[in-house]
Amino acid sequence: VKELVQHVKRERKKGIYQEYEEIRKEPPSGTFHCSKKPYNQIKNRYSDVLCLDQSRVKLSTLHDDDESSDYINASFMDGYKRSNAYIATQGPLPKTFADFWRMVWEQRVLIIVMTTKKGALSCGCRVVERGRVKCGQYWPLEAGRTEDHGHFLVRNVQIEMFQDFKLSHLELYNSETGERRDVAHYLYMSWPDFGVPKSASAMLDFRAQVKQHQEAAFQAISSDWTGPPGGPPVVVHCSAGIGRTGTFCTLDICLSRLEDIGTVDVKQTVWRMRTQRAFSIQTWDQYYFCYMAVIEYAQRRGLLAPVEWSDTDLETDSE
Ligand code: PTR
Ligand code: PTR
Repeated sequence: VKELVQHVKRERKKGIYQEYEEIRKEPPSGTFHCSKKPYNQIKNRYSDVLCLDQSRVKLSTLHDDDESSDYINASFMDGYKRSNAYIATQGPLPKTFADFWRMVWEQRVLIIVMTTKKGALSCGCRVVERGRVKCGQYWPLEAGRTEDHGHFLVRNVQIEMFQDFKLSHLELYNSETGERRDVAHYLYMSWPDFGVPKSASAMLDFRAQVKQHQEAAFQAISSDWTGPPGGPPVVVHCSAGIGRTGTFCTLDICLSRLEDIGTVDVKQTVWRMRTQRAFSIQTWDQYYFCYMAVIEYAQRRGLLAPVEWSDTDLETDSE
C-alpha cells in the first residue's frame, strides 16, 4: 500500500485522471448482440448501457420457443479470488421487476445492494434523483407489505435503519414451488459527493457490513450449496449498474486483496471488471475515490502510517 500512496502523490489527481482515461479509451472487449435484439431493447434502462454477451446473466427460458425471455440487463463479475462474486445490474424497470426477482431466485441471491445518491428521495413508487426516475420501486417499501411479481411474492418482513443505510429483510415466496427464502436488501443512502476527497468511512463501514452479512447468510445455506466456493453472487445495482456499482465492487475487490496479500492494483481491477461489465466506473472522481478509500482503509487498519497530504498532492490542475 505504501507504493499506492506514492503513486497517488506522484501522479496527483491529473495523473490518476489520465490513467482512468486510458482505461476508458479501450474499446469494449466483446459484443452486445443479445442486449441489442429488438425485443430486448425495451428491457434496457439506458440504450447506451448494454451487457456483454460473454458475461450476461441468463434467465431460464420459460418456453423453448421464446428466446426473448432469457434476457435481463445484468452481468456476472468476478470478485477477489472468486468467480461470479457479484451480479451488476441496472435499477429494475417496472417491466423487468418479475425478471429481476426470477434472477434473484435462480441465482440463489442472498443479498441485494442498492446504491443511491445522497438526497435521493424515495417517493412511493419510484426512486428519484435530481427529479428523474432512476430506479423502479421493485421491493415493498414498508414492513408488513407484500407485492406480487410474476411467480414471486415479495414480502418486507422488517426494516432496520442505520445512519447511512437501510436494511430490509425480505422474504421471497415462489408460488410455483411453494418454497420461501430470505433476501436482505441494503439501500445505501450516503453515496459521497465526489467533489472533495473527504472521508470514505461511511462507505467502508457499509462494505464491511455487507461482507459480514453475506458470509453469515452463506454459512447458513452452505450445506446444500453446489455452486462455486464463496456462495451465491451479491446483486449490486444503482441506476445504470456501472458507475456506483462499479465503484462499490472495485473497492470490495481491492480491500479483499489488501486484507489477503497486502497489495492493491486499482487499475488492473477496473480494467478486468470492464471485460465483464462494460463501462464500469463512470467518472474519474469515482476512480480517484477508489484510491483514496483504499488508503483510508489501510490507515484505519494500521497497515499504513497516517498519510500527510499537501495541497499540491490533492489539487486538480485546471484542464
Ligand atoms: N446514458 C445514461 C446517462 O448518462 O444518462 C447512462 C448512465 C446513467 C450511466 C447513470 C451511468 C449512470 O450512473 P450509475 O451507473 O451510477 O447509475
Ligand atoms: N445523463 C446522466 C443522468 O443524469 O442520468 C448523467 C449522469 C451520469 C449523471 C452518471 C450522474 C451519473 O452518475 P452518478 O449518478 O453516480 O452521479
